Amino acid sequence: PFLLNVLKHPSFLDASVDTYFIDENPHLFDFKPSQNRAQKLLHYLGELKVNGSLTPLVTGLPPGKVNPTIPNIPIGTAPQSGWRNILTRDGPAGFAKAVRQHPGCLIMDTTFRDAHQSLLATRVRTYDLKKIAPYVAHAFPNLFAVENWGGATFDVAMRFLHECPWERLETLRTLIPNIPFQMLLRGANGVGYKSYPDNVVFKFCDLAVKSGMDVFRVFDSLNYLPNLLVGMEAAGKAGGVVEAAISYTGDVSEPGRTQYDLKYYMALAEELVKAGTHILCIKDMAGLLKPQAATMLIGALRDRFPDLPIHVHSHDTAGAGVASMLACAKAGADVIDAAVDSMSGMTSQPSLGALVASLQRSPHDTGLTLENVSKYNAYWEMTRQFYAPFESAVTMKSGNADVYKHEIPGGQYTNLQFQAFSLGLGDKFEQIKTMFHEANLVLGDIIKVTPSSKVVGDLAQFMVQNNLTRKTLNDRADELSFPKSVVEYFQGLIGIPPYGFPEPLRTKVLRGKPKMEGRPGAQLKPLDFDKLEKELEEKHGRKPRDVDVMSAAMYPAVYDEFEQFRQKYGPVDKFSTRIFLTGLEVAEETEVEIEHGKTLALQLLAVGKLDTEGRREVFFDLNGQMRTMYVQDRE
Ligand code: 3PY
Ligand code: ZN
Repeated sequence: PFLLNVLKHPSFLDASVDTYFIDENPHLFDFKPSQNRAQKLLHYLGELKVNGSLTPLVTGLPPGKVNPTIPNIPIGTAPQSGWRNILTRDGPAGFAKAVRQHPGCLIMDTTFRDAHQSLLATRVRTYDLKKIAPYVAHAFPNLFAVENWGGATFDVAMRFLHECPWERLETLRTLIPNIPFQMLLRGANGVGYKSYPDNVVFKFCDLAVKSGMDVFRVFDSLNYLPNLLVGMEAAGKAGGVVEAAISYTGDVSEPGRTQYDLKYYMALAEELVKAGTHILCIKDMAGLLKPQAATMLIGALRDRFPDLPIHVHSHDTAGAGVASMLACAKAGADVIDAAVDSMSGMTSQPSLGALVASLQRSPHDTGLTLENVSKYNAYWEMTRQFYAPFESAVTMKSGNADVYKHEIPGGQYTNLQFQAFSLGLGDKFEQIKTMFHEANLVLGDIIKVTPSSKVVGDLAQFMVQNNLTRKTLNDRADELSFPKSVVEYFQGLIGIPPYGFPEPLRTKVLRGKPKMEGRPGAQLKPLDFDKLEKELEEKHGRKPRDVDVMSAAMYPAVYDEFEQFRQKYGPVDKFSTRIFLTGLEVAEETEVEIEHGKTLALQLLAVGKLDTEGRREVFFDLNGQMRTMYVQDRE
């Protein structure tokens, strides 16, 4: 085929070929076997038909058979310029200044990231984001940002959706040129669950900016300043807007709670401002910031830092989210987070429509119209039905003010609940919540967010399984075999909690195991990216992009599996969501646009009987021609 490519090349045909032709067109001499994407996609559908979904369908409910309406946008007109145009023109510092000077209260829409991370196990696919993205660009040019990347989206994209997280970012960037994009960066943990060498975090941010990212919300799961500073520096050096986040826990409005009182938060804010953050975020990952606490905390920050933009993030777990965000707006927050109505509430963010309506015609008007929110909402109400297999609402029907006691973050709450229910231990969930509270106290009353929340969750489950109380755990700590995450926490592998590690528990758990002094990442050897690139090329027979090398640096095993899957089954991210999850019914047809302007028409014709070798023949129509294949039946 390479010869044909050369012979058909325009420069060859018009005889303008010079001696540099080969050097300048190396892609024409790429001898990789032809990809036959269509055959691979049929192979995927055949597998799905014979052996069931290749992705765990958590709730057992089928994806809805719906056809979401995509609201119209004016044809042939570019979207109005937005905050991203200001960022491009004035740079991060100028952008931050303009945000602070803006009179109303701006909104960040979390629908593309945290909303589905918290309600649908992070399963929303690029396919569905892409369809509504042009509408977002046209209808909401005055959004502060669209949060669409980072957190759990990075590994879930590869692990369960079999799609490249970087391609998602690049695709959305071309469709939404006018609104800033925001991501959640776990400080020195990047988008993973552990510390990475510094050069990995720096290069990650650099590639993210090059792929279209603008604003980096940087947090650390223990509010450990050295970890936070690495993330901030990496984001800033890459040219991004630095939004340092203080993870909020406890209750500043409760006089008895002295560990996480106003003084604690103000002192940390002082450090982050000193380190040059462009924006300060209060990140309330569990939804603990009650309205009166919001008034106190945001009010105090506003007074102390009159020129600094303040951005508040919360979850609606108890049901007080809208009230709290209104209190934040009144107390002087510049930006608040909301999710579109049909993807809001409970462990997700408070409702966009409710906030837009509540702030209309006030000094904090969001600049968004309810009419546009309503069309956006209708799209998501339908689209959400595709994700019924991942709905946390199967078990969770309402908000629950227990969260003020157990302090479980939004994303983790639904996970723990689901685990309990799927193990038939639904009645144990109450006990797990109670134990989460106890486990937190055992560890020293810490901030709980990825990955420290996992440590607390693991310890809680361990305590339930072993019938331990806080007292018996402390008494027997030198003989118990604690979960790995708990041991590593005491070793200092994710950092140091604000009030240190509880003793003598730490010594009893570690029993002589090494302790990390200071920042974990500072002691890791820089990663050799060239070497990793060569290894990947050898392993997968294809030269990886630099973003692929970064995916492998963050998640080596997950990346390898993703790459193998992609080579075996082709661009499955191009299937519509229902077909991707459960495949075709017999006689059903679907169209797949595998690249711009190249569409395959596929129909499943029949599935044959089991043959003597345990296989079934599957019959398809591909663009009017019959194709068949054998699939091993694993039943
Ligand atoms: C994440 O780290 O993914 C979070 O959403 C933390 O709140
Ligand atoms: Zn969140």
